[in-house]
Amino acid sequence: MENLFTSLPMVAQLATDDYVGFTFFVGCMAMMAASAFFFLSMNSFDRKWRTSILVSGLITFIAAVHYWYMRDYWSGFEESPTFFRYVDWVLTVPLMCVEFFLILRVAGAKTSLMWRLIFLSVVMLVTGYIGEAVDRDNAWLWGLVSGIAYFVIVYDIWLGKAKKLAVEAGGSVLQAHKTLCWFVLVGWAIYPIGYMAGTPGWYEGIFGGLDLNVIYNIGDAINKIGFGLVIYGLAVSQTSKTAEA
Ligand SMILES: *C/C=C(C)/C=C/C=C(C)/C=C/C1=C(C)CCCC1(C)C
Repeated sequence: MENLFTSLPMVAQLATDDYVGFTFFVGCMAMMAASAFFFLSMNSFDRKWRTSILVSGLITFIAAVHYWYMRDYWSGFEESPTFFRYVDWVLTVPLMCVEFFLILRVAGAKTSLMWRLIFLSVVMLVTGYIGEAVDRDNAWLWGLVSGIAYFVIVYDIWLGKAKKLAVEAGGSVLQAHKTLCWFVLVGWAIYPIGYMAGTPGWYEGIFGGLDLNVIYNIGDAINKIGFGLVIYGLAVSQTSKTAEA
């Protein structure tokens, strides 16, 4: 009888020069490690910061599970795991919007602020998915609509209601809010670059054939883990302040 395992290999075989596959594996491991870190540190903080740390851990954990699948998908088909990618984003990016709300609650942030950001992020991602997977011929147009939703998010947190609340909160909350704003402005701008590198359009070729997955994977590691660490730093500073008092 033929050995089932020779016809159906259980472990992926990656070429030594498969740098895209490499970033999927490292990304997966980094997300797992970050999740363990956030979950295990959770109980050392004041009650009111625990939810924020929990959400940081959920963001990296959801990503870890999707990276597990994307890593496999890539090693099996050498194709972009676009579907898993966007399922991951549509769960984790709204959770990042929740993080803004959670830290601004001390200044009286309302859930309407959170829902507005969540709505904008879903518009940004759904239009991006359509451009990347459904209507690639018009990728630039979908990317433009997605980009507009992205800019409204940037406006809201940098100059809109969220900014006002952060100023009212002051101190380390304002500082953390500012750092998260930079993540959204600079860190999230990595994604449209990946999109332009991987979809047809007038911009084709300007990124020299760099694989969109490498760009997205680097973006995810910076944004998901970095975002969580900013929240972690805020919780640390606020908890030691209460302990001193
Ligand atoms: C953890 C995942 C994160 C933070 C993903 C963020 C994704 C974006 C900011 C994507 C933005 C896009 C545009 C602004 C235009 C082109 C299409 C997208 C969806 C790549």
